[in-house]
Amino acid sequence: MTVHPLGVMACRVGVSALLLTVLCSCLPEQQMPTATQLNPGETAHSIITKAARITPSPRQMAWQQRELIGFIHFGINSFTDKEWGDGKEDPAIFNPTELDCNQWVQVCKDAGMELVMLTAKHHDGFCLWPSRYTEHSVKNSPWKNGKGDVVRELSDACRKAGLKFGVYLSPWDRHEPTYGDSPAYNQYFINQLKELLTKYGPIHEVWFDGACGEGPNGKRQVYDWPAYYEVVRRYAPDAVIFNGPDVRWVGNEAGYARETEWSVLRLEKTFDEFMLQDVTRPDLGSRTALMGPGRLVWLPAETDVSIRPGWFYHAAEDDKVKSVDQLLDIYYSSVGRNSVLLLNIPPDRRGLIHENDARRLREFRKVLDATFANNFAADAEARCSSCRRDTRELIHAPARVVDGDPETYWTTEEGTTLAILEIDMQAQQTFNVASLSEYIKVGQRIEDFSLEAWFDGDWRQFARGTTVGYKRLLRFDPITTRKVRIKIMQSRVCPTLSEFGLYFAPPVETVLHDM
Ligand code: FUL
Repeated sequence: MTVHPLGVMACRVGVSALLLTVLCSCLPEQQMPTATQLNPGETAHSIITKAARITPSPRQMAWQQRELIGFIHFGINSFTDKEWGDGKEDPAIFNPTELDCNQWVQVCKDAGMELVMLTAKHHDGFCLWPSRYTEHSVKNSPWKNGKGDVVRELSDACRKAGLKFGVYLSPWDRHEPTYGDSPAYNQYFINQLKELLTKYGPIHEVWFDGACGEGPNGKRQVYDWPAYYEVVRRYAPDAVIFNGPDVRWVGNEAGYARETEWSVLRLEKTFDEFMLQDVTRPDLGSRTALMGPGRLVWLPAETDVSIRPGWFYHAAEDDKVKSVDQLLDIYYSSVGRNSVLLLNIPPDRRGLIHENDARRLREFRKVLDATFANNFAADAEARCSSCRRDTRELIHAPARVVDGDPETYWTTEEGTTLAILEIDMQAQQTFNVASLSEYIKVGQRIEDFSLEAWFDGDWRQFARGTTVGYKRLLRFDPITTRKVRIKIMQSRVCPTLSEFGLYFAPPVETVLHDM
């Protein structure tokens, strides 16, 4: 590496490597791959350059832009006070007294959620829709005299409110007698999947839960994942598949993505083997993790967590709804770490989202809105000392990061992987949150960055991070300054930034004072 006089560093690379970098950045977006095979003996530089070229598919991009989505765990467990049913429950116990999916959707919408996902069938096998392939469903419950259909009501309510709809269909099924007879159960599962995707579409996410508690002496079912994926692609082409080729589990159920969260991974195995064996590893995408055989794929993380200790409703947890501070911490550590937050709010036995959960979500939204209402960096003067005044400068000028348009972006000239971008707000401002976004439609590239503020004639670092990806949020003690600079200290190829923001998060108590 060489350090340029203006504090801008540039990679010293060989001619072929430079050519690769140039090729990488010049490829039009629609030609950039969502996956690529690695060749035996490929150099580290070639692998890293390839990784920086992997991009999301349109359905993955749309999923990422949703940021916050709602999870609804509802079913037989809501009436037994359990988390996992054994499949022997009598459908007669399913009897919500005031079920109102419009209320669920309203609560989700008010919280800023863009999609609602329902446990159409949990591990107990009880179906919330009148499936023609089993008797273990709402059709044999007293609710609406067996004529009710929760999947229908929720998908209709979502459509009416302009929200997308997703289904969770548990592969592990403790009721279905064919479970364990692999071909027969695979057919059963595919039939149910088709039923859901064709009767209740359009569906935008399909959630395949990886859990199975059968144990060593339990039933052994070999799932036909390729066939399941094919059915989703065929009948719900816009749906992302969770625990499959589109979206991976973040690796915990606490609500926290990794500090360093890559959307580009190297896979040696099939998607399902990866999900089963490796998805919880602390490092999935570093330079070290990318070295080796296999293929590079765009496989971003979804962070699932419940607003209560349990996934299903339990009256005993009415006073254990997560606090606004906890929810904020989760938000900053999931949405703010290049992930999508899938937040569970379980309806109660009435078939309503409990008042405590609904209120907490309204409070959470209010604080987020108060925080992100005013971007002090908006329309600030932005300059990059390493940028040349060529066409790239005009199209990808520094001002693009403060123009409020996520479809425009700043980048450096070809071959420059390190840069400093200076933001002058023209007046002193006080802020305690920063937001950075890469233009991931051309790949995820930034590996190390810091933020510095201008104090008494000097730059002082106040925050530092590794990956940025779709969105990186950083919180710190309030800072008052007029100028901030973003220092990109390592990037796989020339870095991009589509947006940058500086905000002031007011104390939670102040925001909620008059609620
Ligand atoms: C887990 C399941 O076992 C839980 O019951 C819940 O559905 C959670 C989202 O996924 O694997």
